[in-house]
Amino acid sequence: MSIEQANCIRRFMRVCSDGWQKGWHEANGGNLSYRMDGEDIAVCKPYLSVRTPWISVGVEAPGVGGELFIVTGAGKYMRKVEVDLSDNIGIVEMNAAGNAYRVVWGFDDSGRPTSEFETHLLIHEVCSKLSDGDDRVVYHAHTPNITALTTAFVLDSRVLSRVLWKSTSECIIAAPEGVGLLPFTQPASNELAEKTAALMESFRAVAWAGHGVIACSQTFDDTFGLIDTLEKAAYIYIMARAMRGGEEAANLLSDDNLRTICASYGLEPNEDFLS
Ligand code: 2HA
Ligand code: ZN
Repeated sequence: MSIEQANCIRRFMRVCSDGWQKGWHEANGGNLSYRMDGEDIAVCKPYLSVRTPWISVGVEAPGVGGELFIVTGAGKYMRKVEVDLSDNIGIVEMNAAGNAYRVVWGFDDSGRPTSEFETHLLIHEVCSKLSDGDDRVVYHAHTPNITALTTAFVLDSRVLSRVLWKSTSECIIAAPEGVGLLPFTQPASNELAEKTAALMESFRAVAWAGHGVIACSQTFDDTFGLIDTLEKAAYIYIMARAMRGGEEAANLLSDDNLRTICASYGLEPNEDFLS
């Protein structure tokens, strides 16, 4: 076998190509990381060797110290991941303090992890703690409809969550806690990492105004599915308003409808976001 056949690598590649097909990854837009479990590491071990010295990152994430991550490369294209795997992604090992990494596979030609690696690390730390270690995937996508919403309207987390929930029944099922909204913050900055990680204490997905969305969940399917559902809700909202010449849609789901949906699935919606 080759490392390409490991389940963790196959599933990682699939998200990259599915996201590209969705139109979420122009040029080098978007990034993906996965915290490997013991079985993944055992399967990939024959291909792993230390390839760089320890390289500092701009944050400290001791909660993920010693962990191994599969991660997309800085400046690399999601579109190219399936074409040239080891050039576009890599596996890195974190030091115990969670403030430096070394490459143990991939990143041919001196590549390095995504420019949003600090953000991914802090989100992994928060979500892994909140989920007792179950959350493993962090995915950032340049979703056009969510971005258009954050660009067209002045939104906060409550307003954005309500707009998305009320556009399609599936949205509150995917995100009963709602969706966080972070006003525009410099990409690839520590400020973006810290503010996003703080919102991830309350939400599994955070929209970055004028930029895109980032989410964390247990599996590749859960995480991709969450972003896909939110993006579809944003599209439906925009379509419905456009059909009304820009007026609010006439038949958005009501708060009662949203409570009924949650009751059907045994979900507890974020009551602060209902009225
Ligand atoms: O990877 O998407 O946010 C490039 C970006 C930065
Ligand atoms: Zn981005």
